[in-house]
Amino acid sequence: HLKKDLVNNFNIQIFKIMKNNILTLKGIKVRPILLPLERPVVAKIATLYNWPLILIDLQTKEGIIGRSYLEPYVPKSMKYLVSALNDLSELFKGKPIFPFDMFEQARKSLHFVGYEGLSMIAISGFDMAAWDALARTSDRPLCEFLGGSRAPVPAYNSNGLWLTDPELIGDEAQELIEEGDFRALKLRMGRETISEDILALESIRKSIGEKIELMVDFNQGLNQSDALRRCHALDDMNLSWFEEPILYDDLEGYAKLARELKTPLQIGENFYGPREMYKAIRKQASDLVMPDFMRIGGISGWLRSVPIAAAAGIPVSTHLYPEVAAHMMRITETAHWLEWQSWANPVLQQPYELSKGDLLIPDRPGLGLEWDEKVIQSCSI
Ligand code: SMN
Ligand code: MG
Repeated sequence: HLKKDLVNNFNIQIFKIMKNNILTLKGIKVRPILLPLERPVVAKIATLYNWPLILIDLQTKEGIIGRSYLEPYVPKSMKYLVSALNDLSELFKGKPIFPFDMFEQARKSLHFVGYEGLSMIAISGFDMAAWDALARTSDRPLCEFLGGSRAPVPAYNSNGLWLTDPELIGDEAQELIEEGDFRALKLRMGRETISEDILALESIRKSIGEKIELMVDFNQGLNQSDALRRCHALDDMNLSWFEEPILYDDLEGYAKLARELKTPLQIGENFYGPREMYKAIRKQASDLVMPDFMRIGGISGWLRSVPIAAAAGIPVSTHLYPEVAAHMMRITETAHWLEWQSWANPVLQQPYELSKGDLLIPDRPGLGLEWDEKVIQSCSI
């Protein structure tokens, strides 16, 4: 009898949440961890052997938990972000969860220290967890909650092809395709000399053929003249895009490169909020954009940015956060490529699955993220 009553009460509670759709913030649990990388990130600006993650559990009085994570590259940055996230939780404790309102208020609460950088990254992490909690009240995946449908999302594999030995990189390209039957891969460039970069590209093509799409990321490693020289040298090599050849905020430099080059230019992982995307598009700084969820402003920031790109006819790809990205691509008008990397997988109870180079959205409420507590214990810092 007691059990029946409990179940009944639980159902009434769920029904109430669904009917009113209002959640109240109880608090957040924020846990920094460091996961080992299968293939070290060797980019022009840094080499990383471990991947830092901040796991966010947003608790509500109604019992629903919203989950998201941040991946801020630099382990040292985590202590500041953890503090900022806890401050945001204090700000909103006891308040209803309306992510857009919270986003505005959170930004205002930090605007004296600046809209960008760590402020925006903390707000983005909080925002993604708040949207996840809200979507969970509908018992449907986030993309459906937002009015889209679930379907496979075209992805490229970004797990490897760093600045490693050009002779050996062909074999790695083959392995990366096999990780998910991928149709596209991204490689990094910016070795000491152009000829080493070209050698790497040749050994990849030799191994995987011409049909696989190849994106190239320079990670801001070149100056303007070097970028012109290198990109011209690579302009007829059947590449899908040139990503961030120069410093991310040199929009005039990008506009010049975009005018000069045939291969589409790609930027956006360093846009802090919708207006930065707007400015880049106004300046014709890029043919393509690829916002990152921790910098664009989480889900609220994404929802306010991608219509600007769509109105300008610019294809939108995603940067990191593949689970969030999969949902958001389903409601992005000019959706292009999802960047797949599996670096958070070890801490996920049920990692998203791939099929024929597409990322599949699971039929689970919200983002459907649940942590593997054992991994958290062994990787916490
Ligand atoms: C990148 C991602 C993660 C670590 C280093 C570099 C890169 C990308 O800019 O676009 O994937
Ligand atoms: Mg990049």
